[in-house]
Amino acid sequence: MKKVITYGTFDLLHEGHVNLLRRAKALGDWLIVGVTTDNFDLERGKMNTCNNVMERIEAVRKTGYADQIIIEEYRGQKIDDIQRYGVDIFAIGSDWEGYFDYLKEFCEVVYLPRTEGISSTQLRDEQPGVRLGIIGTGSIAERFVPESEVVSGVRVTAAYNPDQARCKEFCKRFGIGLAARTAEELYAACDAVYIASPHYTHGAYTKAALEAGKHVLCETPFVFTGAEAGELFALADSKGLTLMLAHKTAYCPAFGHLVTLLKSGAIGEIVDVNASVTTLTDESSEKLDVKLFGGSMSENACFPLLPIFKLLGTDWSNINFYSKMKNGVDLYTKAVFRYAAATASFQVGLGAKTEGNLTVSGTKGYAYVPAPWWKTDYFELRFEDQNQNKKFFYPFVGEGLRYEIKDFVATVTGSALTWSKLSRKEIVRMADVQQLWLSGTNVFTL
Ligand code: C2G
Repeated sequence: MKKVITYGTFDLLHEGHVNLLRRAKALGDWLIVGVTTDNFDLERGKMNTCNNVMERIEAVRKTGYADQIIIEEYRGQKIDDIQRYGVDIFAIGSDWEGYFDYLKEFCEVVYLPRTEGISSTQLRDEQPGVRLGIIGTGSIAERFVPESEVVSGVRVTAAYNPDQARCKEFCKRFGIGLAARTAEELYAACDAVYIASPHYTHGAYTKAALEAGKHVLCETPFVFTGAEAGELFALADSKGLTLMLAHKTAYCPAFGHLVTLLKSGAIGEIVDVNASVTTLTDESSEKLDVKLFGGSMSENACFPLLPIFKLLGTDWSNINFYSKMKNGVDLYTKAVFRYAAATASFQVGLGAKTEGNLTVSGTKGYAYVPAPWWKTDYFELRFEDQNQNKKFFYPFVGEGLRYEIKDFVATVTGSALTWSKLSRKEIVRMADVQQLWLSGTNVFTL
């Protein structure tokens, strides 16, 4: 029996895929089709698939050409599969001409003609997408636009900045159609808004955008009181709109896996979490301007609060803050949390520097995520017996904003299986911590 194998994502299965499968099947007696997992596609930079792996497998099955379907989850698997299944022919579309010649050592390699004029990319582009307006055109917005371009189902249609000259320059640079003169003009030209304006304006813009019927993705920090955060979520609910926080670490795949591993007992019971984020910043920067809600807490605290809340919950019994102040802002703050059965601490600084790592201590071992842990792509679980140590590696593609954008679009369109990587309660409690600090509760100045 002649065995043939082929691989693909098979997103939005189309005529080109069907032709390929038919031709591959005709090469032998038994066709094995390898369908890529969602994770493997993420790893090889395919961020924009619309169907999940189960949907894609089902679509391949329905063509009737596959005698056997397997999943492809790692680079190099093709060599293993060819040997494991005793494959005679590896077949793939001619867009890969030459690329898989290294498999000739293991079986015959056939490049089949690709069907011209149709592709998953083209079909994805034809799907009605979310029109996104950006408020604020600073450095985070500059990183956001290119990241949004690799996510399917979304396009930036407008931007707004009260400084019109900067707004126009930004739109020109990124090919954005409308440099809105007012926020209202922006709302009229989009379905959803990404708020990347200065911190102190987040609350008001979120409220106005929701009232205008727009979904909202707001940059961190969200707002500075838990009550305001709660009101904004209630407003979003009453309008049936999505309100999400653009917390890039929360949506980063490796961080998500770290949390699920630790919560399933990989290092025993968690007794302590420590994380720090410091970014030495020029004293004249807006980030250190008291009038603009600047300072280390407002700029950075939502990052270390994430692992603390994810691993220990949001019901702390006490927080003490130790802050080094200058010109009314904190150049550096250390916070120490007491929980019923654990402790946590974080250090944030714009005017002081320390190692930006994350350590989680447990009764059986500890997790170590080296700096910059907020862009997690690697971590280690370490134990008394070093032979038990494990290292975990993950891709962190580009600036890492694409993960939150992908989840936001999926939530807005209801098009994919997704769940909130950051709960409302966690977001509200992040605002509560900001409020405690701002009100001076247990704040010891240095
Ligand atoms: N294909 C085709 N004609 C098209 C589009 C795709 O013949 N118009 C073929 C591709 O050449 C490939 C298969 O259909 O052989 C699946 O294509 P994709 O879903 O785009 O998957 P791809 O990224 O090519 O998978 O391990 C994964 C493979 O290495 C490549």
